[in-house]
Amino acid sequence: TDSFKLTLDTDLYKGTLSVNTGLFINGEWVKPVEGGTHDVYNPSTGKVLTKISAGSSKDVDIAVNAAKKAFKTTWGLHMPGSDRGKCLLKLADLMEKHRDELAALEALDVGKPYPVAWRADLNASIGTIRYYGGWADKVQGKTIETTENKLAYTRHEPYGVVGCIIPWNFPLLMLTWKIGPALAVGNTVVLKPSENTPLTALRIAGLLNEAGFPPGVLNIVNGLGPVVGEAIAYHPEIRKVAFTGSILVGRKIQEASAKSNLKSVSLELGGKNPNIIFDDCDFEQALKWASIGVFGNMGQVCTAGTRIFVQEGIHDKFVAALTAAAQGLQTGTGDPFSKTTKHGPQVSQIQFERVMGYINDGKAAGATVTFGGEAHGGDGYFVQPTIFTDCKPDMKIVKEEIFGPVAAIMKFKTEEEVVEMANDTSYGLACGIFTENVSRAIRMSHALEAGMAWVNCYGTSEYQVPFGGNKQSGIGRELGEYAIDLFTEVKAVHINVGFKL
Ligand code: TXE
Repeated sequence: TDSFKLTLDTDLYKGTLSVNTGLFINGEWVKPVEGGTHDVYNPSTGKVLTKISAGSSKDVDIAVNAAKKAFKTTWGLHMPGSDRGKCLLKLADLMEKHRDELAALEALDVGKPYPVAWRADLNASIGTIRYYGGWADKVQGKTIETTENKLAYTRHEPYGVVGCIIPWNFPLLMLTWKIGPALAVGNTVVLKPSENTPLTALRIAGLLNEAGFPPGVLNIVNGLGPVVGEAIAYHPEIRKVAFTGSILVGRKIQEASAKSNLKSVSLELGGKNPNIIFDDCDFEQALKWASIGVFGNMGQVCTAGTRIFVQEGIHDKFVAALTAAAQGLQTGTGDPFSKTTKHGPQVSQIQFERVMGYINDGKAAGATVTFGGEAHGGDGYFVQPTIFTDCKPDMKIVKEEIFGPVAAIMKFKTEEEVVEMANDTSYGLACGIFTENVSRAIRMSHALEAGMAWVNCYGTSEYQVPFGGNKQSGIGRELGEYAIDLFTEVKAVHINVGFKL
């Protein structure tokens, strides 16, 4: 199989990156059966970075067979949890060892600033793998009292072969959220990275044998969503699919499950999350969190706080301050390897066009731009951090997920009114509340329809704490102990210890 090699000599990273671009199946690099490839782009330049192997349903079949075999022989319940845990802990150590390289690949592929990838993405990714390494020997069922003639207990068993389909906004982190718990509890995995951002997953594949994973435990099959993703979603021998991505594809995954083997489906989809700033907040803190909350990762975050509701007493002051903050983000060239970069490109040409389409729609619908609203910076997919005010509830920029650096600010008077406004959406992923009034903070956290509520902070997820959405934002909870449930099935065992017919 071929490799991608690149030597970087930048302010922040100097060294040679080298990644095998084949499919990783049964512990080996292989070429796709039908020999396909696709291009991977550098979003900061708009140029092709490399070609990688793109699989078909035939490669998915081969990967599923390898995963099935591993589940029945070397992994699953054949390997004690503590030994499965050791592989995950070793993988976490290897990720630590190759941290600079993984961060550089992520920065290159997604366009996020290298220091952000190095700190935020790598801390969370390594932490997640290590956390689930610790869980591997702590999966427990229950003994349930019924009558003295019966011993009843539960076992939390792995599904078998699990399919994972992940997106491009946090490629490495989303891989760890899936494989960490899935492998810890004994499943084997066929994972498809996003076609936009396959590089860190390929580098992880290159570490698996050294970490001690037997062949077939984790298989990585790159390729297009409607080809490889669909083959996973329909596969009759895959017992569960964990998906993160768009609502549109989430529906297709559900449909594929219904039309094939009714595999269990968990979905982590989009959001149009309210961030609510009350008059009595700590203004400077609210401003900083709101800015990170909407512009962080160039707005390509499912929990992004894109509908910002500001109470009338501080509305104008807040708009002025957020406008200045947005302006401050636009420094330097946007190159992820430059020390001055704070704001990078959108991930792809398609996403760039989608985001610009929403911005133009907002302008046409009569919202006011206080900052941004334009593309900038040469050939890459750069969009300015953008702030709209005078937004109305029926505008597209208020209703739909943009997945770009675009804030829609709205004014409110009372707590009751803002609860109504915030819940007026088909999404229900996350919400933010800024107030120094503790009773109000708790009331609001309970009244808002969302899987996650942040009080006096925004977007800070932790691998110990469940993550996921209500309404059309998803099904199931990832992370924490909840992900152990997500990747296991409960078996009830009834043992007769004395009852005679
Ligand atoms: O997502 P897709 P796209 C949202 C965000 C963004 C929009 C579109 O609003 O603007 O989705 O992004 C695979 N069967 N989010 O088009 O297509 C695909 O290859 C099986 C929110 O990039 O959903 C990739 O691996 N799989 C989000 C994955 O699905 C298929 C993160 C996600 O891509 C498939 C990303 C098919 N038919 C986008 N078609 C979040 N929740 O964080 C595609 N895929």
